[in-house]
Amino acid sequence: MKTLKIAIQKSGRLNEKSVELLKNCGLSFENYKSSLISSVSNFPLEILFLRDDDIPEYVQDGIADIGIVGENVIAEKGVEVSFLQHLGFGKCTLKLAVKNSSEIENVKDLEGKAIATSYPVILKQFLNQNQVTADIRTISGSVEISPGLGLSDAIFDIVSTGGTLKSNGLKPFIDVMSSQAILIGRKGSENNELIQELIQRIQSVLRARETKYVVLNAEIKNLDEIVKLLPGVKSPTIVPLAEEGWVAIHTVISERDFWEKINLLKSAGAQGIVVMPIEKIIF
Ligand code: PRT
Ligand code: ZN
Repeated sequence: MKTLKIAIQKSGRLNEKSVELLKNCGLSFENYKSSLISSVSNFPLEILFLRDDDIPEYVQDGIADIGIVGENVIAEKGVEVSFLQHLGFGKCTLKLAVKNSSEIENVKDLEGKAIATSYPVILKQFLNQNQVTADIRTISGSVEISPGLGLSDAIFDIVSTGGTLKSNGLKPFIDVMSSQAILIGRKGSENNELIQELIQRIQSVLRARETKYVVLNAEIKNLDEIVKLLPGVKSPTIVPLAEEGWVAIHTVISERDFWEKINLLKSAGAQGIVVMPIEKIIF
């Protein structure tokens, strides 16, 4: 079968998590910082390490079959690719922000104003949708210092914690787009068997990340109430303990309502609760 090529970021915010995800999918490869390409020894896959800005076009043009990149970069490049799987890392929001002292409060106030950004295409689309014409100043980095230097009235940039805006005396006032890392493929690549196999592996890793394996002890008299609180993959596994009248219950719990569930279980009589990470969940 033809060897697939996946493009991931060489260095930067998405590199480590992309490598970790591929390793968690059971793929074995060397991750030399100096190399541009690495072969996977136990799957017909080659990994290309690139600048994130190049990944959408490489995938669109078929130089790579698939790639991992931020949705923001795909939107900015305006490429035609298939969206195969959200990956849950690299989360951020593209926001408009102004100086704390600014009187700009809503999108209409941007009419005729100068806005600095590294994302002119996404910004232009947003302004067009709102029938606002502004002076878009494209700069490649350190966008956040631009209002302080008097180079722009506003900025349009990526925000994750908001710390950078704050330390530059800026406040966000409109969220334009949320973004996370995504697996993309050339148009039609979703029908490729190897790509489907890889997506399945990725999904099993992502599912596992969202859940915890929980073992707890309970008296049989409390069993019904406890089981009602537990969905499990199918239903919980119940095994008798050596001590008469007691059982151990094995189940999985979603990370989202984890603490709420644990507290409810304790109130229902659960004891000796042990929580473990899960590596993969395969349906
Ligand atoms: O070298 P290469 O071109 O590959 O990388 P790059 O420098 O262009 O990108 P990189 O590594 O900085 O980011 C890669 C991707 O990570 C982005 O395209 C986003 O999809 C995603 N991402 C997630 C972020 C952030 N969070 C983020 N906070 N990208 C950039 N930032 C920057 C932002 O530009 C701003 O300067 O971090 C600062 C804001 O962070 P906070 O936490 O202070 O709000
Ligand atoms: Zn980049």
